Amino acid sequence: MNKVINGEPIPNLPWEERPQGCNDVVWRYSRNPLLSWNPIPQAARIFNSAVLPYNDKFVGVFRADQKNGRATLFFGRSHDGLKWEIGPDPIDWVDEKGNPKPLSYGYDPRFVKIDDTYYIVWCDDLHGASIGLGRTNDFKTFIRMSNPLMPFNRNGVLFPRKVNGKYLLLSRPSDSGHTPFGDIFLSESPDLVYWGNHKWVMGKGGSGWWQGMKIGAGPVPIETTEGWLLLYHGVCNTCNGYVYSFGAVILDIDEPSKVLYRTRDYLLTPEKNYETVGFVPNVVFPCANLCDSATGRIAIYYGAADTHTALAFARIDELIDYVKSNSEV
Ligand code: BMA
Repeated sequence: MNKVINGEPIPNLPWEERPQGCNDVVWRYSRNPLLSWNPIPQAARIFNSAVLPYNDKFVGVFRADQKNGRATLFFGRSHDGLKWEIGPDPIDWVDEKGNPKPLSYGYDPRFVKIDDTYYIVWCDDLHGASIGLGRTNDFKTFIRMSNPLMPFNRNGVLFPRKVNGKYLLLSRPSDSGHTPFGDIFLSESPDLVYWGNHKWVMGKGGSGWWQGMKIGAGPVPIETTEGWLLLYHGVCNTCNGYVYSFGAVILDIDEPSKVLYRTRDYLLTPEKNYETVGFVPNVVFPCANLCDSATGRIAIYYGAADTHTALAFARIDELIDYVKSNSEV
């Protein structure tokens, strides 16, 4: 049964049925990855990127690591959500007055439509890693707004609507490096400028070691009859480095700092070559989940091994049932 509320129908959602013999609640696209090494002249790798439906087509904000080694953001378009035209140049950001305001770097974007405006949240440089916030109405002019949070913070996700009259932002306070810790917090704002009333949502760990070192919010939460469905990444530390998997939580609809259910087991962990081999091996990192409100089908866009863009699928009712039955809250 379809449990989505406030979503829009996406009849041309990229989709593939679960393969025969597969019992997983999230399954991979058989033609993964969508993007691989050197996908456009200006980028060595495009991954951890976010997409949205737009006028029967799709638009996206892409994390691209350029050949100078720095990450930045590119805009792209697609007819089917599978083949993308990206760039050719990075997004030209301006300030509120229209003056150029280029990024020093930018990565791990999330993309969300609130009312008639498209917002982008990413990891930005504010004399230290912090959360960046920008908006566009036409995908031509991209306005950098003020940074919602102070350094250090390297993972931010906006809710798709105000809750109790406030915009909500999930984030993970961190340090300036490859942070070996991290919990998810929630902040609120009346105007997307002033942020406060910070609340702790959830911490690393649980009994699943895959999330034993740190966690971070994934794509924009999906509003369902059971609460906000949020995919999140969980990281464990091994003798060969960090491993990134992802699971899901259901947050209370009116009080989203309250976790109702949380997966004990991961939904996806690096297994395929394009997830285990690349610039940073053993990473699956979801940044977008498109949900067709008419059918409850979900397409999950995730970065793989900091090199590839890949796609996975799920059904909202199955995912919710799984999160509830696998929950350790
Ligand atoms: C995190 C972020 C992600 C990246 C991950 C694994 O800290 O930088 O962009 O996918 O590390 O390298």
